[in-house]
Amino acid sequence: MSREVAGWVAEAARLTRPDRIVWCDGSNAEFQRLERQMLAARELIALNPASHPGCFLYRSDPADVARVEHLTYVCTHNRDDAGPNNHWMAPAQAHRQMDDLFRDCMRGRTLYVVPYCMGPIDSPYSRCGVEITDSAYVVLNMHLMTRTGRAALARINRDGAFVKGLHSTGDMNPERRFIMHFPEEASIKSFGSGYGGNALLGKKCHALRIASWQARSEGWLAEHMLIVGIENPQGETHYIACAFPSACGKTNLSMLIPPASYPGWKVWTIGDDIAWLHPGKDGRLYAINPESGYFGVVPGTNAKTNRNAYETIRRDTIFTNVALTADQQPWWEGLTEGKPLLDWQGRAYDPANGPAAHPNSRFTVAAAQNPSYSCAADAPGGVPISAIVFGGRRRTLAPLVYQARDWPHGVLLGAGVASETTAAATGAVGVVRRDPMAMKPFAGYNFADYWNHWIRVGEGLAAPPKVFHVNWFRQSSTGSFLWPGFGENLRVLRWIIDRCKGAAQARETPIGYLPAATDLDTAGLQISQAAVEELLRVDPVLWRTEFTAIGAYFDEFRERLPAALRGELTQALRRVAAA
Ligand code: OXD
Ligand code: MN
Repeated sequence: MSREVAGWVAEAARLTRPDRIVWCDGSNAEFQRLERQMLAARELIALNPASHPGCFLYRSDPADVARVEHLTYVCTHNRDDAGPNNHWMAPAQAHRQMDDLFRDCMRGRTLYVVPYCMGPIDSPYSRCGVEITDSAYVVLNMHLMTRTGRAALARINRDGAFVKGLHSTGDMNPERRFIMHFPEEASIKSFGSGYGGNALLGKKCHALRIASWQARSEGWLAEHMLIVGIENPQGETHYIACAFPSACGKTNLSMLIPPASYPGWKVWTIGDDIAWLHPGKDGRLYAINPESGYFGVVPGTNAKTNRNAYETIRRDTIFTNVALTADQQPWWEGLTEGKPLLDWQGRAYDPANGPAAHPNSRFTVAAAQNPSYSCAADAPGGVPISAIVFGGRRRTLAPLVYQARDWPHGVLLGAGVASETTAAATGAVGVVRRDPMAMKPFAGYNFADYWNHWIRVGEGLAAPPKVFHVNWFRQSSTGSFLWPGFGENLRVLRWIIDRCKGAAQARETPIGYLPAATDLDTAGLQISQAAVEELLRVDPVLWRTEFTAIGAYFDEFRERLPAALRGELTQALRRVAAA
């Protein structure tokens, strides 16, 4: 047992005064014991064992259903290190404020100690943490989402370092809810929420905010990206990492089912939310998925949109905030069978109250249950990345797909990402906002320094991935989607892979390389020629406005903005002006 872990747990216990302390060993017996306890306390509801064996429903506090970006802080000594992209508080003040909230907060409760490892237990790229929490729901979720328990503790003892995460659900008062990060001391304090993104500290808090800070000093990247392997009928697999904002289809893309017109193609899931990317000795970038489970958005999941997820969550899954049918099956909008009896709050379902399942209702499930799970997800060295793909949810402007001219131009593509907000975070939905690299809520430091780091990582790679941007969400003037999406996205990924191999044509445009309509495989698709042309149209007037808006956004970062990025933008503006 690490003395540092023991000492820190004792210190947390002195502050929070729990009735008992439980050291979690990560075993199945522990998981089942907690499940039984929560069932007895009516904190979990068992779902129909015939249709959904091993599945449970958890209903959260109705005011605690999403990430709270307005209450999430990065606490660095120098305010500029957190940057204009983060809420900031001085570390001493933040510790004082949080410790006041934590004082005595676990009286009458159990303090669980959850040692965890982000990434394969024997990977040199993995990093460990310990989460202290008073929520059994959090412990169950950590079991599914991370490698917890004895093996993680053994690795912490070997590494001699770990991220300290202190969590309490507190009294669930949104006025007393804060998620604080201290990257300089690799620690996290989260109070007042049990929602995954705020409370499963291995995920957004550690694997993105703290890890992005560590990655900068160690020369790698911690990103909000899915990782997927695409195998062609010849048995050749290319791995692609895609950064899309929350609830924009990362899980669906990572589990894509090839359309009938793609016989012999296979898609392998490495990860659906987070990628840690390391330069390899051969000059390529290698990715691991630090997580071992999925915490996915449920609504919209069905056998057509994501058959793999649909099958994955038929057993041994925790559902949060979905509706219930009369025979205790989980139900959500987009499900093609059954009907809701009770809504996500346990009330008799009445459409006047809104959707039956909360729009941000979630499933938590072990990744290994996914039929498309890749055994390479456990490879200690990760998988080599051929392409990085940025994307957002944009009704207009951004074409279906385009390719950056080179890595620095790719950094501009990523830094310029904008997307409509979704229910994954509290606040207005459908508002276009800047979400560079899909990391707006997750970068643990100043974006200007982050972009600089991206440029430097690329400079150090002899064979950097090619960089692309996609937009599955373009709409016609009447508001219908122009691209069918889901499995058909493989057609776009195929062009991307062929570009990486130097085997596909493209035309040069002011924003980058685009396929001509004939370069994209649309055979057998119900899509008009006009729609394809619209999807691949670049309007220089609109792009000039867009680049000007990106420039105004960059201005917020003042003198820290890397000159190389400003240079890329100036060139991009010049190219659209000349078009
Ligand atoms: C998530 C998110 O839950 O991005 O993955 O909010
Ligand atoms: Mn996410």
